[in-house]
Amino acid sequence: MKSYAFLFAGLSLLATHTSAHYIFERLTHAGTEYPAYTYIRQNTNYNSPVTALNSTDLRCNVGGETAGSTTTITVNAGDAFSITTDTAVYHDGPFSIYMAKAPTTAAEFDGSGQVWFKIYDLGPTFAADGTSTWPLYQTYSYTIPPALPNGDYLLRFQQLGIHNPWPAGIPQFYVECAQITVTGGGSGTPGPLVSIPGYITGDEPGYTVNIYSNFHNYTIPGPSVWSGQSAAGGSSPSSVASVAPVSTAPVQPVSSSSVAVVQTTSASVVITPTDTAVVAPTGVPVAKYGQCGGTGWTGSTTCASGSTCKATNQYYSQCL
Ligand SMILES: *[C@@H]1O[C@H](CO)[C@@H](O)[C@H](O)[C@H]1NC(C)=O
Ligand SMILES: *[C@@H]1O[C@H](CO)[C@@H](O)[C@H](O)[C@H]1NC(C)=O
Ligand SMILES: [Cu+2]
Repeated sequence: MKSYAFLFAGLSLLATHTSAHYIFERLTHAGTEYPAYTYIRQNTNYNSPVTALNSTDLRCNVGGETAGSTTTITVNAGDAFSITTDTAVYHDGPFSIYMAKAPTTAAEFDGSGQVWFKIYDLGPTFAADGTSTWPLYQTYSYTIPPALPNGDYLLRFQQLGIHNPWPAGIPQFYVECAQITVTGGGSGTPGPLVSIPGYITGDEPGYTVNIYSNFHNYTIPGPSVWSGQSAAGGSSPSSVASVAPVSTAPVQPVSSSSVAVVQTTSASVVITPTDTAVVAPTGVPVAKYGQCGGTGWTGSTTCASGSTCKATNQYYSQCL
């Protein structure tokens, strides 16, 4: 009897939100927010997630293995970009951005091979009282790595919904891929490189964790974030740390309590108060969740009241 009740509860939970998931559908670059599926491969499964860890659909979603009519946008290394969903992300879980270099053109590339690397991770924050907060937004922003070599790439957005804990539930991958041509690039060596599928096996604590029970730290599944992104000619960690972030707000200090604050790779970014690139707050206040700083950022560094500018890493500060 008990298991029937559990099953029934699970089914009605599913039924309540099958129609309102989310799609990473709108790219913003150089001040222009493009219409849905412009430079982004169109999936054919509406807004449903992919859940099979062995499926090639994990690369660019169902229907996204080929370009279809999708064209490719040219961007400069170091350019800021944003990705916006149709409906704000609402299932608890981490957000990541991956890239893969196309052997020929982005439009011709299916994403096969050990070619994918991760450029960005955004996980939960943990408060001193033990509560966690997930980065559930409608818009996520980042920067094309300055050290990225020129060429065509797939730019892959992924949010992993882990709200129905495994094994009773199964984590959900919300993914879409943009097609980009990078110019003005550097001579870095992106990595570590992984294959999709295969990059997540299902054994990772960040995949199997129950976020409702004893949840005090979190490691985002998949490869580590490429550490040489900002280096002009390589992947030396010291040159990463020497890049001056544009930020008007100090990074939140790590709590002195015993609760672990997991910041993934951004924890290694040193943001110094003597930073010469700090600019005075300028311009129209940025709305909550908008970008307010980061390497190369020339927009407003003032946040709308109720939010403050916090550095996520050297490339990106956000009003939170
Ligand atoms: C993926 O795994 C499932 C479950 O183990 C299996 O039924 C399916 O055939 C596999 N698909 C591929 C493409 O390997
Ligand atoms: C939390 O940290 C512990 C100790 O390092 C580790 O064993 C566990 O897998 C982590 N949990 C998650 C969800 O990442
Ligand atoms: Cu759902």
